[in-house]
Amino acid sequence: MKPVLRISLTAALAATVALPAFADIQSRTFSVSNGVAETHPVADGVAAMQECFDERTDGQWTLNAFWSSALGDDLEATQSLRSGTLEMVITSTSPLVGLEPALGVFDLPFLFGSNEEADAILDGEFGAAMSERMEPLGLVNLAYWENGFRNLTNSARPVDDAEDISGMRVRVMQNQIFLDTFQNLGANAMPMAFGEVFTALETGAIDAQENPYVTIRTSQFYDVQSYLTETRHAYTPFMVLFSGPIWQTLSEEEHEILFACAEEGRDVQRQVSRERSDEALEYLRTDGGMQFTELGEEALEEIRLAVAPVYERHAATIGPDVVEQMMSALEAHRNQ
Ligand code: TK8
Repeated sequence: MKPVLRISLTAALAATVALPAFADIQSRTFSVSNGVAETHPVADGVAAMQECFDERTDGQWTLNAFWSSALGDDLEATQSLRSGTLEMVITSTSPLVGLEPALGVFDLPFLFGSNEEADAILDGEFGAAMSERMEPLGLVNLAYWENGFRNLTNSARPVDDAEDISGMRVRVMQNQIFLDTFQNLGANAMPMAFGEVFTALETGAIDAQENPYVTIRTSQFYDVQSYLTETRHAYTPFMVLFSGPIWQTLSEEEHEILFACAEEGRDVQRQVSRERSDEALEYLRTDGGMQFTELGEEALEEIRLAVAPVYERHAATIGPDVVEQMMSALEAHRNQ
């Protein structure tokens, strides 16, 4: 090597070392797909994640969020991540069970009893093991955010017990566990992508759907549904997924920023979700014009019993070891 060239190389290396901490961070835009509306607490999580990016990348990273399934439904968006044509999706795990059957564990009815329990499992070892399962699929789970405990709405009649659900055309998320759960209650359960639910309710193609209060409020289902019943029959988490192929083009430092900021977003998102839940219920019962029913102990027990066979019937598909790990993690947490 000629001496001059050697000197300039050395100078270049020295310059790299002397550059500010943001040197490795390139200007980037990450598009993020959501099924929920822009008024959903997911937007608060996205805003918090953006704030974290601003600090950590000196304003070089932008999250570009698309709401109400504008980039496709949850499953379609997830497939775009796998092929590397979209960076992020914040999705319920439920429509992804076709990709990873173990995710079905979160759909088991009456699994989590409280927010606190859900947090402990999702942010603990069990949640980490489920995240690991996403990697061979070309997906990186950055964090678990919250959709929440799901409740039933319909346009036919007040639901006071299992019998009232019988014969109802209920939209369920696209998986066998939700389908089976509602079939056990005698419902005519119809799997459907979230983006189609409002219109299906409006046209009367279906009578009922189930989602957390905040989602019922922000997707304006109260406009096309008259009755609301607190069932809390499932807690569905959101995964904040990042495209595996795009992940591979990012540096380790960038990976660390993504994980850290998704977690900061998570804490804000969950807090807002919980604050808004009571407000959303209050709105639905008043301005939203819905008739609200709380299930009595007996009715709830009847429903629990009716759906209990779902655990055994789907254990083989989910993976018996996965169900067992979930149950023992829950038990360990409950005995703490
Ligand atoms: C939003 C969905 C939705 C979910 C559903 O993309 O499909 O009912 O609860 O909130 O993930």
